[in-house]
Amino acid sequence: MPPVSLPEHDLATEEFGAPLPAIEDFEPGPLVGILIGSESDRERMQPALDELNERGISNELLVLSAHRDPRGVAEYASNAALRGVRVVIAAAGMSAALPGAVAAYTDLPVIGVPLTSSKTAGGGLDSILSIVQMPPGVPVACVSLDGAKNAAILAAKILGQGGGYPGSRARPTLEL
Ligand code: RP5
Repeated sequence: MPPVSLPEHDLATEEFGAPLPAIEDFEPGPLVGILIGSESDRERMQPALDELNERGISNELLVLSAHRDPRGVAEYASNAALRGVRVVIAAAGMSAALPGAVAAYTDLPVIGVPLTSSKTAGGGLDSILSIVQMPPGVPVACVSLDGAKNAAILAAKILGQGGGYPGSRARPTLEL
């Protein structure tokens, strides 16, 4: 049997439309990225922006839904660390898959904010459980219901550690 030859692949343009951006095309990002699942979440997350701005921590807010725009979420989360983002705050209501979806695509710490919404079930328990019940291996921190301010404070505390990751060369050796 003749050897099977695979077709030439051009990963930059193949399938799914738009070419992948070259690394130099990435917009440098802020330290904290805030994602919300819907425009209707914006008001509830305003305290997070206020808190970060008061602390002088650069941030951005994007509306990206895990269910309505999963490809956009994947793209944002995959590129966030490369852009210089150090912590992602992801807030959503109802079936709040957004924090988990972000965590699936990045090693950055992800803080989930369960939100109430006009369509919530159980007074927000739907989004709390959606964020808290992550499977082993894909952790997401979860603040209180509508806990936008606490998410920003937690992000500031994470940034304040500044020590690099376990195993990274920047981490000092602890001698006991
Ligand atoms: C979630 O569904 C959003 O995060 C929002 O809290 C909720 C309702 O969204 P809209 O129908 O108001 O856009 O995904």
